[in-house]
Amino acid sequence: MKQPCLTWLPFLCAEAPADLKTPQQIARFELDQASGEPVGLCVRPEMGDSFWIEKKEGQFLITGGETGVLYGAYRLLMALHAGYPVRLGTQPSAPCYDLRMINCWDNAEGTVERGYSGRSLFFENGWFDYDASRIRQLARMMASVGLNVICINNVNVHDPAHKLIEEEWLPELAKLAAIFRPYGVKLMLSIDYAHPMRHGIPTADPLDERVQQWWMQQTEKVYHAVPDLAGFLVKADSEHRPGPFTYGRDHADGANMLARALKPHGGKLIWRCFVYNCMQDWRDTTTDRPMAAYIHYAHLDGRFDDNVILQIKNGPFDFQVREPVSPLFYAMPNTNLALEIQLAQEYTGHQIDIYAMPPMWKEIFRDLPPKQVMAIAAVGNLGRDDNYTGHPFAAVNLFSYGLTAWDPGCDPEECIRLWVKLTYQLDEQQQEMLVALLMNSRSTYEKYTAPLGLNWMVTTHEHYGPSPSGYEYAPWGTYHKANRDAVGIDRTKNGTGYTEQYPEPFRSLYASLDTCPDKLKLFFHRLRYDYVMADGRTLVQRIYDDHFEGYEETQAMAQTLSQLDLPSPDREMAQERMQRQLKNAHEWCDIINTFFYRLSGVKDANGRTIYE
Ligand code: GCV
Repeated sequence: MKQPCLTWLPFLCAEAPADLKTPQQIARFELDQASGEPVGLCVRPEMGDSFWIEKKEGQFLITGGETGVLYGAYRLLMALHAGYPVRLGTQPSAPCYDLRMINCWDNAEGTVERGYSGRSLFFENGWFDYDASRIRQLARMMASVGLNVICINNVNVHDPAHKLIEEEWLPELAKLAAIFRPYGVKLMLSIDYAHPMRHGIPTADPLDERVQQWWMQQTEKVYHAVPDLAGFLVKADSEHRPGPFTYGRDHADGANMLARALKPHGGKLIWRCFVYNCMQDWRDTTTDRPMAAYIHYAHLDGRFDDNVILQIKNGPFDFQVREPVSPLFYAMPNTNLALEIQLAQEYTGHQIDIYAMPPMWKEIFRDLPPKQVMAIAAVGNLGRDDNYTGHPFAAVNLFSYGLTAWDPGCDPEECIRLWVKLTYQLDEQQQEMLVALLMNSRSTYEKYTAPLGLNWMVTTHEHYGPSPSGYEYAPWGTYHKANRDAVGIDRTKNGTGYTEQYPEPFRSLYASLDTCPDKLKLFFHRLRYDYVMADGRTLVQRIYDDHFEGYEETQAMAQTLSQLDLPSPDREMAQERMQRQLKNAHEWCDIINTFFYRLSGVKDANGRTIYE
């Protein structure tokens, strides 16, 4: 069997023996293997995930809950390896969110929806198929950064993944759960809302007793096999998935029915709010997709059971390069909410283009209402590739996600620097070159693809490369409406009214052209090409400049990359992907600039090549 890749954990040695069963035992093992000095452990169960580290008589002592000591052990080992001072004291380090989840979009037949790192880590040919050693390494990676839940199957539950909660599949599910358990990681399952209809029940109406009964009994069986299952994840009434709307019921009815089946077992019901009309007529100007989640959910505030958590994507559209924070986060003070972000680079470069996310998350957390969010989920970027994440640098997003889920106030640059230090042995100058490259990668990608909040010029379905009109007449509610004079949609109260969904100060901030940040102007406003931006340039000139700059910055990035002494195979992989990124950036630059030049007839003020 091949040795699993150690990603950012090369300082850890042998894999823990499979007979270790608890986080405390794993912590002991990892410390004995890797710390180079004796470290004491003191378990106080009431401390849960939290821990502190002290030095007593010259020896480190980690005090924490059962999982806390494991998180403390990894933090200590990482600090020692990176040469950072260890934070000492009895002030506990505690996670901001109890649930720190990865949502894998893996299908039972072995593909991964929006997966760019190879096939599924868990399934093949409609059945479980995994390398236990690689799963153990994944659990170790997750625990090392404090992640504690993994949903192993796609929210679009395609046949036969619904069987994950059926008797035939449960013994195998239990075996998989047992691999994750010693690392403090719990499984979660995406379920098919209409599942009872596969078992002779003629309806999935949440108020029908037969439906309620079926879920009660089936959930009981699932918990018998996996007593610590974190819960169920549901995508309902979205993109053709079944849901309560079919029966004239609302989403509180649907979610509560499932939550009541989970309640006796301590399980959570995570209900996604990604609900919108995906069959919109592009001629319909009264429907504005970013408004959908708020319209569907805000009025249900306070109606959900206490073990329901509504999971909301960070922005109101769909993981675009830049979106404002979804207004739904401000509208449900009496409901448990989870933030959903996406590590899979669906719209952000397919793990071909370099795109480090921590700077983007910093902006999200800046605007998110404090205390409103009690859990966090990230769509995974994992797959069967040797390094788990396709591009070797994409692991920085998984790593930083864990640190951010623990402490959303953490510094993005520090997360990136720590990942670089732990992953590669570069001299300080090269290390800082790589940190800077990663820190700037999102801004560069934004410039050559979608500056100024101008989304949806990407190829349809695939979502890699430019197609400026691809989504323009499609049913997905994703329009930019560029004509010869202007581009964008007026989302103020004079237009669709979307800005009205925000509380102050955001409502006024976004509604006024004077205060709306340039980077979001085309998200909220329809602007003429001769509109003068805050920096004095016209809109169309800004579009040209950003695209040219984005391509130039990518060329500079390729230069930097070629100078880095990365180990094989990361060096070759990163170089090969950079060639594809260069091509992509070039295409975006030329196609989008040509598109706007042909529409507007305005020449580039700097005389650069734009095509007739
Ligand atoms: C899992 C977008 C993606 C879909 C994804 C969906 C979702 O529409 O393109 O692949 O489906 O989001 O988040 O449910």
